[in-house]
Amino acid sequence: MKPIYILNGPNLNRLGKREPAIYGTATLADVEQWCRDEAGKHPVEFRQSNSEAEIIGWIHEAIDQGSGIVINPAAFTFTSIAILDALKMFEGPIIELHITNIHKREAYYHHSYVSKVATAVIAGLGAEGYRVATASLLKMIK
Ligand code: DHK
Repeated sequence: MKPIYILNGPNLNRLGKREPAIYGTATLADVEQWCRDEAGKHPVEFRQSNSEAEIIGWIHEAIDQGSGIVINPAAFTFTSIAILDALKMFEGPIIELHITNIHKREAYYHHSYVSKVATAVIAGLGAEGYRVATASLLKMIK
């Protein structure tokens, strides 16, 4: 079974401590466990980086070895054409995920480059969105 890739962008390593009133108190380790529980026997590659180049490297890896991608690009959502270009090469389903409802926030969070290639977008469910995204992606793959 080809793994699903769950990729996380900058500052999400601080989840739980980072602006808890906005992003909640669950840590990224909690979220990883929720995704693995949701996936059951399906292999999961769960990664986080503050580096754009590293995230692009993982998308390339998923192009060769993965069956689907859940990506919370965090701030790169609104800046990175490079991540968009990398995702364009991925043939499987892509779910763009945001913990917050970015469309309800500051204007610089309103335009997503990733949405151009995403199969679906989840925003505003809190960290719970990761569970929903994982379950939905697995249904799309099956
Ligand atoms: C996470 C971030 O780090 C911000 O840059 C985005 C996103 C929102 C989130 O809601 O998960 O604005």
